[in-house]
Amino acid sequence: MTLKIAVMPGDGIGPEITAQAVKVLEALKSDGLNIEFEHALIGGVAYREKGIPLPEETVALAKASDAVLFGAVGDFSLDTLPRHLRPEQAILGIRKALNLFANFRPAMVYEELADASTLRPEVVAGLDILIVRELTGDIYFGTPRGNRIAEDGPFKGEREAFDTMRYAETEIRRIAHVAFQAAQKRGGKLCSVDKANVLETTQFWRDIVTEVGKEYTDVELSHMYVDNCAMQLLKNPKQFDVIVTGNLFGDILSDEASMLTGSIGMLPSASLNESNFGLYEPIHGSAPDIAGKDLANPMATVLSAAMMLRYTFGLEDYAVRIENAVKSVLATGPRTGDIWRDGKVRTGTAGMGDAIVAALAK
Ligand code: GGG
Repeated sequence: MTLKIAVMPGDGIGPEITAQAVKVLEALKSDGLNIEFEHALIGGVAYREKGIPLPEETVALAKASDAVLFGAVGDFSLDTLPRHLRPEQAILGIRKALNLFANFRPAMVYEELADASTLRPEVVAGLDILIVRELTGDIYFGTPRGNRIAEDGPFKGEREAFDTMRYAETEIRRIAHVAFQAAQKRGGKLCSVDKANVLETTQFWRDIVTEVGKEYTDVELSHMYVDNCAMQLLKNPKQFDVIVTGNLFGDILSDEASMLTGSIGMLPSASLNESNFGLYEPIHGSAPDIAGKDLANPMATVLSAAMMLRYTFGLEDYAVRIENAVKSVLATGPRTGDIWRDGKVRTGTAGMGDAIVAALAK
């Protein structure tokens, strides 16, 4: 069987980093991985060429493929566009179109990078947590939303804007099941993060997660307010095994967690639907300030490709080979600037991709 991968590089550093992941997957062809790639436009580049950030043919290609390898979207020069035309709408739109509600964001500290964390090595050494972020609901998608002239209240007559935080029971139940099952396969602990002391939506979230938890008596469930969780991640991150949370809190907490690992350039992700179809992308954005300069760290995208082989195709051996190649480069190979240290050879995006390919062959 040939694995058909839709490649969506997107904006900024997206093309450079996805090219490295494709290079690594291509290298596995000689070891029997049967894989082919087709590229599609998404984000700001799609807007510039087609007038919309998520063209129909891009969604169609994703649906006709076995998985999607995604780079990043975002382009400051398009910031003045109306929201529905902004590049970021493309990633939200494709997640929705493919029903990719379950986002896995593992944050682990490689032994070789423990000194690159913003925290002391002893606080992060051996850290291995999984953030499960709900991806197709919450304030990112809730309606009504918009902006208008306030018709009443103390600011009547002024411009105002509003979004709606909303979760349906089904949306919470299904992500809770995914998170409990992930915890069963890992350390058996699940922390559900909310703001139940203030927000109705997240009190509901807490109630439903607690109900679902009754089906998983082998998993130790705890609840934590998001503000406390943000603090605990810095104070004592190793207390966590799996964290499950909503779309907005998950977006923020996973960026925070990336700093524990040394660089946001190290965090991969998988966004899955109920049939394990997945879109795989680094958690970082398009980094326009370093785009086209061969400076970006491609490891998060390469590790996302490994997640793709594991989660969508069940090809554990190939996934582990990629992960081991990344570890080997971290141990002895060159490094991009974000994780560079004295004594290491400095390389660029393509050089890092080449080093991972070379490590695969060892
Ligand atoms: N590769 C991740 C990416 O492109 N992030 C840009 C972005 O706008 N993300 C929104 C989100 O993850 O919800």
